[in-house]
Amino acid sequence: MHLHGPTEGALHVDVHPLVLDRALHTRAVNGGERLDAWRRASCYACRAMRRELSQGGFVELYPEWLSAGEAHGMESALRTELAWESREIVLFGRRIVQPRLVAWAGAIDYRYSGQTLPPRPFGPTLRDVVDRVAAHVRVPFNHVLANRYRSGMDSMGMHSDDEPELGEDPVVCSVSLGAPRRFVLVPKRGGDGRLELLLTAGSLLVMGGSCQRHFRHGVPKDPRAQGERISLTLRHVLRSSTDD
Ligand SMILES: O=C(O)CCC(=O)C(=O)O
Repeated sequence: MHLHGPTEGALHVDVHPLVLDRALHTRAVNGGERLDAWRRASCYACRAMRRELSQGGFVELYPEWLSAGEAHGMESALRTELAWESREIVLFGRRIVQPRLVAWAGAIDYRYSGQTLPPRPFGPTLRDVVDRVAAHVRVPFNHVLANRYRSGMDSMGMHSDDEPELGEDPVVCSVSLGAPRRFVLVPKRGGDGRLELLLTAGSLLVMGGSCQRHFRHGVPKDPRAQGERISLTLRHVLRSSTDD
């Protein structure tokens, strides 16, 4: 990472200790790199951070991607707009109830952990969030899995989003609403490289590159977590799991 001092004429913004390269930002703001200009400028505006992972993966976190008011409004709307369900999955050959509520919307069915989520229309709130994340990350997301963690005792086990229907090295995003929760990434091959992030209300997490190939991620139980959290996980499903 090259960190430079402020450049004359560049937009002045706070720089997070883990923030993207300042020189790239300066060129973007000055119009030098049209492709990423808007995205990189917005990284600075909302105190984004980026971490390169081993073997070509990366995560980006935009802690203030939504304002507190927007995040609160979206959370309230989704509580009533979505059909929340307690669903079973198959884990190591056993059927278990997932330790959280789920809901979804998607143009194509999405299959994971021995269950298939059939296509379901997007309501206005999910449509809005998908359009905004898609414009920001430049990926045509067509599926959202909503996870509702009713308390710190609800969780998401360690896994990777590496279903063949997502293609090789998919970009997967997660928008967080409600109570902050710890999000853990660990390398599949073990050893160093564990990363822990706090996902607060209004944040956007982007996992990209080979992240799903080489890392697992999850939201562990946390008895200290205060209140409910909703996360929206956006994916681009390339084809139906029933296509051959
Ligand atoms: O709740 C989160 O932020 C994680 C969600 C997740 O890992 C998933 O939906 O696959």
